[in-house]
Amino acid sequence: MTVTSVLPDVQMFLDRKHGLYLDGQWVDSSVQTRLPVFNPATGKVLSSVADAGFDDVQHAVASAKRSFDKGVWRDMRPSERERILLRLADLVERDAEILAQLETLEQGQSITLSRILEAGGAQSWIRYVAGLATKITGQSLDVSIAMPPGARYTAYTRKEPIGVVAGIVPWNFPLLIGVWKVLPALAAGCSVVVKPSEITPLTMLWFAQLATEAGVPDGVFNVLTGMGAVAGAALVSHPDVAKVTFTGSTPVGKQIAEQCASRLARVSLELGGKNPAIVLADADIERTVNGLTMAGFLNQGQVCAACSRIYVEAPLFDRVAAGLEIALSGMSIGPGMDPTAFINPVVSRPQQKKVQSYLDRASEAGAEMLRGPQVPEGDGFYIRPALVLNPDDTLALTREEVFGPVMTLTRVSSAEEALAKANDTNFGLAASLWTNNLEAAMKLPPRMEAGTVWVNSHVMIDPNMPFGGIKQSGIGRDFGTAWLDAFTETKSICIQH
Ligand code: TXE
Repeated sequence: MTVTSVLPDVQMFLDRKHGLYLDGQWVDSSVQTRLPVFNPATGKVLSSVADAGFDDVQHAVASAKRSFDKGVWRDMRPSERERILLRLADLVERDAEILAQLETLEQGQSITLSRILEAGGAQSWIRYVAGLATKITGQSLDVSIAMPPGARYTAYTRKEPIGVVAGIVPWNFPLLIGVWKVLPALAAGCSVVVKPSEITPLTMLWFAQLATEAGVPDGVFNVLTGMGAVAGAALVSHPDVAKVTFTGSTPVGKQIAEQCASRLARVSLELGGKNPAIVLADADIERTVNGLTMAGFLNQGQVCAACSRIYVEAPLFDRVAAGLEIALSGMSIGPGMDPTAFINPVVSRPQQKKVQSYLDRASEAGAEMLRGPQVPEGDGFYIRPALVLNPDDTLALTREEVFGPVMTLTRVSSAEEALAKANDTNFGLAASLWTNNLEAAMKLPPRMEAGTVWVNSHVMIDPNMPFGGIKQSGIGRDFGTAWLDAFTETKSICIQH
């Protein structure tokens, strides 16, 4: 095992007494209690962060509102906002190894994934988003039924920043999803308050310093660490928060939607999934098995778009099952800081218990299971990866989001049966189809109930490709040029000649 050594800067940061990042400064929380941050690989406390209370939320929103009202950011020339965001991407590149290590230490994920997808992905997404700052456009409008007769008007629309944006971030990709939640709001000219998950708050605190170093004015980017039910709830119900953008569980997403509805605050929700893969009999076996192994087990399945249900046409079923069994038995399991370990711990003790309980209940119901190698001894939050064969459709494991290294594999007699089973869910985030048949590749994706459908791949995301869910997987889309619509309001201006 070649475990990556912790950088001195990372160790110093872990040892620091972190405050809240409000108005461009570190401030103490009004609450004395501290929130422990655990290392999932050891189960031991890694660091601690401030526990924001109600008063701190008022302070954070007031500082964002003040900066918005003063226009220090929204009235800045768009090309200057773009330049500052590009500088921020360069600073993330400079500190990439620090951010990757912090991410692996607090989240558990592989250091390779942290380097490529979190630190690397954050740079790519920030650079894409920076460009949006200079692409904000309205429309020139012909006024067709103008009164009184003969009157002449010039009308046009402007896209104006929505105001103070609250970004609520989950723990599965804390830095990358944090970037998705609030960077487009910054590009649009909004001021933001970010609340990272209480389980993985550290990278966003490092990132906050970089935002100031890049030139984001004080008060425009604020970070509150704290509990969802306290700081998160106070933030989303604050009257001065114009927009909430949330990634997390479906039950919390529904609560947030209700809170926002009472004052008609805007809301975007990216929620859970139960994402199916349909494998047709003509699929390329090697490509399918490799693709589905990554789709199901990357970051221990803690990926909102992860594949959790596979439906295979009967002629190919045994070969897919055998291929996944070989993949499972060859998986190396260990801490994220060991780049050779493919499976790492899940994020927390509660998450470990939750995943284990789904597996236990499925076993008790007689489900047939293939398991990966034993996990390391000790107090780390490990789960043995699992493939559940032909489970009953009514099992909790088949219907609910497990968010762990677990996939189900079901034999079906036809593409139509696969489609019916794949769509039989309240979720609709993502899905994939595996086939070499061009006609099937054209005909089936429009009938698959999901916000994204991949053909011959799964979990391929790109900043230019809209991402989000239908049904109970959410409201709205992240990514793409339309991302700006989520953080702007359209104003019509009509001038009589
Ligand atoms: O999520 P929560 P949890 C799913 C996954 C996982 C389950 C539970 O199935 O097992 O959710 O994870 C904040 N008002 N996903 O409990 O609670 C919270 O502090 C405002 C899928 O961690 O939804 C954190 O910052 N905010 C998902 C964020 O919401 C509140 C990724 C997410 O926490 C709040 C993560 C409240 N009342 C989990 N309550 C995905 N779609 O990728 C909590 N929060």
